[in-house]
Amino acid sequence: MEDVKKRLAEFSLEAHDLYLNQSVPYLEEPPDPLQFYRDWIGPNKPCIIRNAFSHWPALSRWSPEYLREKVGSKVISVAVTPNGYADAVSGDRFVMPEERRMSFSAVLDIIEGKVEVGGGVFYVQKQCSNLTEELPELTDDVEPHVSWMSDALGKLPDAVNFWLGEKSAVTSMHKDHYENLYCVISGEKNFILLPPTDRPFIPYGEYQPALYHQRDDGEFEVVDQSGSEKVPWIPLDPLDPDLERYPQYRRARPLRCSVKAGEMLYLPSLWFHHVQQSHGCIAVNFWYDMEYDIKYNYFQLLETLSDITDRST
Ligand SMILES: O=C(O)CCC(=O)C(=O)O
Repeated sequence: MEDVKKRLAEFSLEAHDLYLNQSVPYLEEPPDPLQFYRDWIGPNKPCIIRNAFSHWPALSRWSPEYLREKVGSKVISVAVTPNGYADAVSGDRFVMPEERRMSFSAVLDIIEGKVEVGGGVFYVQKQCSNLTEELPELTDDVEPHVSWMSDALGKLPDAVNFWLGEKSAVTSMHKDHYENLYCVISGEKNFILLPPTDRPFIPYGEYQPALYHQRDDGEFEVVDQSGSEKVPWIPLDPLDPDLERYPQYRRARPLRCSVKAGEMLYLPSLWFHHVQQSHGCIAVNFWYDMEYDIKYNYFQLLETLSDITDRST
């Protein structure tokens, strides 16, 4: 088992030596589809693209006043948590947010500090193509897909998501099976990224799923989702990693990047990411399903080997 562990650590080092960058590079203009496929999607490397959506009306239009007028009365789903962590490990539970239905204006009132809410952190973050499903009135201000990415991949996005949240709303470390184009419209998002090849250093556990619920007295309780299967999730917080408990994380080499208004992050499939934001940051992202090809296949093998070696310690 020790030999397998050693080999997995070397595997990650090799990836860093062979092809990974030490920071996230910038492209100054939207790429040609073939070039983008060759340089970034194929090699599975992130980059930040500038001037890729400067023509979107959203960049100049999406002020609180405009949004109130256009979609203020629309009722949308908002994630509410006591601490900003939706979908994250807390103790021995995987806790999901309370999904509250409220008007867009009510969310803006909270974000702009116009109303006092008794505790709770609010984040519009429903990842079900909520831009097209819940806020179709805003779709003319963006584009339904990113043409060079759709050409590069030969498909349209599975989801176009809208994100708006408070500063303390955090997305815990996880990975997705999507090629992700993440566009910041206003404010700033801060990403911590880890390549899939660092998987051997990232701890996983299996947790009982539960939901936050805010009681009438304002206190939050955690309600178990009885009968649901355990959820595999990462217990480690990259902002304050518990290295006593997860010493293997010392070997991980996170990349940090800040994506500013007008910039688009290409976040490749299977990269681990943790996300923070400036207060009231607005973003739109496009999720293109990844190819379930040999890259996915190899990653599944890496997951299995990492789990086996983890369990043996
Ligand atoms: O913006 C965020 O808070 C999370 C984004 C994310 O996890 C994603 O796009 O996959």
